[in-house]
Amino acid sequence: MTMQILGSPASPFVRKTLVLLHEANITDVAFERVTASPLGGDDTINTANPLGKIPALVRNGGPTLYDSRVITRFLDHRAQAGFYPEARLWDTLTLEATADGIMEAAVGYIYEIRHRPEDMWFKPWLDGQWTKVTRSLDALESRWMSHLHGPLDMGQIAVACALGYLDFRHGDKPWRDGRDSLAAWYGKFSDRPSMQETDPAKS
Ligand SMILES: N[C@@H](CCC(=O)N[C@@H](CS)C(=O)NCC(=O)O)C(=O)O
Repeated sequence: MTMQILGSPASPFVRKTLVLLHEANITDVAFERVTASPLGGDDTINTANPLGKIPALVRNGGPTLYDSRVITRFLDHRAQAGFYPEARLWDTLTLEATADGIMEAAVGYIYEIRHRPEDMWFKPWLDGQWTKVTRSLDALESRWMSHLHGPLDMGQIAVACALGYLDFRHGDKPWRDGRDSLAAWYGKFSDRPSMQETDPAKS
């Protein structure tokens, strides 16, 4: 193997990179489990990425890459997979940024309730994060459905990973309610082998 992705299957950011490997038929990148945490991750990830965040892509022939968007862009370019199509580049990047923002808010929410004692939870902050999620889901439902139904690209993969994370960690919140088109799109997308094989609930 020439390269390794450091991560955890539970991370939606990591999942983006793993789904891309499947969809682009990239077979020379290994996966190594590491633990990342805002309270301090393990030495492997902290050495690879000074921010201590997953995923990181360790390369023999060059510096380690990090931030999922850098990694997916690099792997797509290397494999010439075409998941950042020139004709729809800015839309694709904006859609991926929207999905990543949903992940950031949804992951941050979980960090707050996992890492802080309950009597210190800051409810307005939690509500603010969840509002970012629901507003973005509404934008997907109202503005992005035709893009989501187009040829496969990284924006779609990122949205699917964000929605998968909501089911995985926020299953008590009915994100599908009032968003029939998005829910139907995700139902179909999540049947793809790349999504099935990276399902965090099965890892
Ligand atoms: N912008 C980063 C976000 C990555 C991220 O926040 N990953 C989480 C896991 S889901 C993490 O490593 N958290 C540890 C920390 O915040 O220190 C990316 O796209 O890769």
